[in-house]
Amino acid sequence: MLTLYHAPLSRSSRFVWLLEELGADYSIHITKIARRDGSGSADPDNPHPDKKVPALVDGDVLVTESAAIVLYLTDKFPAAGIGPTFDDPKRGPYLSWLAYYAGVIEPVLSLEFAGLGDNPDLRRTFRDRDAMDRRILAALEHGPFLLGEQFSGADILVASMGQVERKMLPAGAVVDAYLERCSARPALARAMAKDAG
Ligand SMILES: N[C@@H](CCC(=O)N[C@@H](CS)C(=O)NCC(=O)O)C(=O)O
Repeated sequence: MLTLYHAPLSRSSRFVWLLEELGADYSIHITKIARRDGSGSADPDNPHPDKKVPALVDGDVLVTESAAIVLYLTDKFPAAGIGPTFDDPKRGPYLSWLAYYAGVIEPVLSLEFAGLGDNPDLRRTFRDRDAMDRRILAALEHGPFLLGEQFSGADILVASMGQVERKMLPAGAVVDAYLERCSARPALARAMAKDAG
């Protein structure tokens, strides 16, 4: 049995969506976290080493970090068809988007939020918001999803940013339409109903 350690209105909400997309048998363990506004506090029962969410427990296995959990789950449920497997030519782009999400999108948005987006050393390492926007738009202009015709776990990571706050993704009609496509998925509606209790 899979258990998702989850705090509503956080980065773990999208994993309820992913688990619904996969048709997985899972349970949700609601956990407290320390929130940016000073509310909440770490839950000693949360197995995440930093007391964050999401954390996924699969028997004796603990998986943390959003990109790793997406890959773990889409590999575990290949029949769902939302994570290209080893022999699929889309496996390379899929892995690249998962790593780009964790290694570039999250840092670039955090640097922008912290007012550090213009720092030349950080820009050299991560590039900047414009470069990130161009990369996302280049994929979605071919769309309809990041991997082309195939919706994947990478879309759950990227689209969820824009669903939480539209300005985290590039402005314009291409991304508006992408977010509408992703938001229309029945699995997301099921996830939101579960999340609302
Ligand atoms: N890199 C992690 C980030 C997880 C994260 O920062 N989660 C936030 C909620 S959105 C959290 O649990 N914060 C609690 C804390 O910082 O103690 C991932 O992608 O899974």
